[in-house]
Amino acid sequence: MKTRLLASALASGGRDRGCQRAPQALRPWQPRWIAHEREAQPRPWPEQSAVALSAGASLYRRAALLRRAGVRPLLVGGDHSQAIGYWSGIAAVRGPGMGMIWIDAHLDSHTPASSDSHKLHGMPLATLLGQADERWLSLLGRLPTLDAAHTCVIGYRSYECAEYQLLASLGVHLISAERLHRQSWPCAWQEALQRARGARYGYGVSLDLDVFSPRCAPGVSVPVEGGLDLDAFLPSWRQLRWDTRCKGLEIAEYNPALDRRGQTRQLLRRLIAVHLPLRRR
Ligand SMILES: [Mn+2]
Repeated sequence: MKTRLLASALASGGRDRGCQRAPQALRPWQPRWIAHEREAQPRPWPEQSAVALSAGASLYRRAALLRRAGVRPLLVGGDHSQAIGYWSGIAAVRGPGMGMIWIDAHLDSHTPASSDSHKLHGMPLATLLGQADERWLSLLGRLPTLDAAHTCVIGYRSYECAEYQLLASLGVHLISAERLHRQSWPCAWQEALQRARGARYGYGVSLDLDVFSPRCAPGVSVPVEGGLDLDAFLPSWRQLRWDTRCKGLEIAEYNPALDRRGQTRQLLRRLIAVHLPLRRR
């Protein structure tokens, strides 16, 4: 399947604005399109949600356009709130009820009612499962983008009780970082893949860079100790390249302002190179 790179400069969904500069790291791959926010200044909730909504709507349109052309987009960049518009756009082509493998140190499943900070990058998974702010639901349509029975979260190790309870009550399959210490990565990955692939209209993979250890990926907005090793993960990421049931890819939360010695940038390059080899000139 043909893969196309999209970049995202979305940053207002988090506390730190550093993700705005994420698209600069993607220059060698010449992204086809960059998602921007119309306002650089963070605003208090609920106005912030309105700013994010307009960027979300343009991501939705772009993702849907590419999917209609039979292309698999790879969205790289900004804070994880970008997932809302992006995945709902991908699902719009065939209808809601996609499968999802959400690889993240966090559960990203707050709702406006449960979140103290009201930061949208803490809410994308709940939103895509239909548990969201009213305004977002109107963009996403009547039915949840994701089918909870075919959704898995892998690698989480920092979360709040309300998020866990929400996902457990919806029947989302949860594989914690703690479980990954006991079980090998390939086993956990196969388990998640099997579940996601069973969804009617295919599945997506959303990779938050904070799932990796901050020792190899310090350039993320909310680092958490522990985490995945890139070398263990890469074979699984490569496997996706030829799977036609995989309809889209996403890498989120790259924050160049917090990177150290270009480590995270280097990791990002290795991940992108799997799906978009650079042509030699
Ligand atoms: Mn995340």
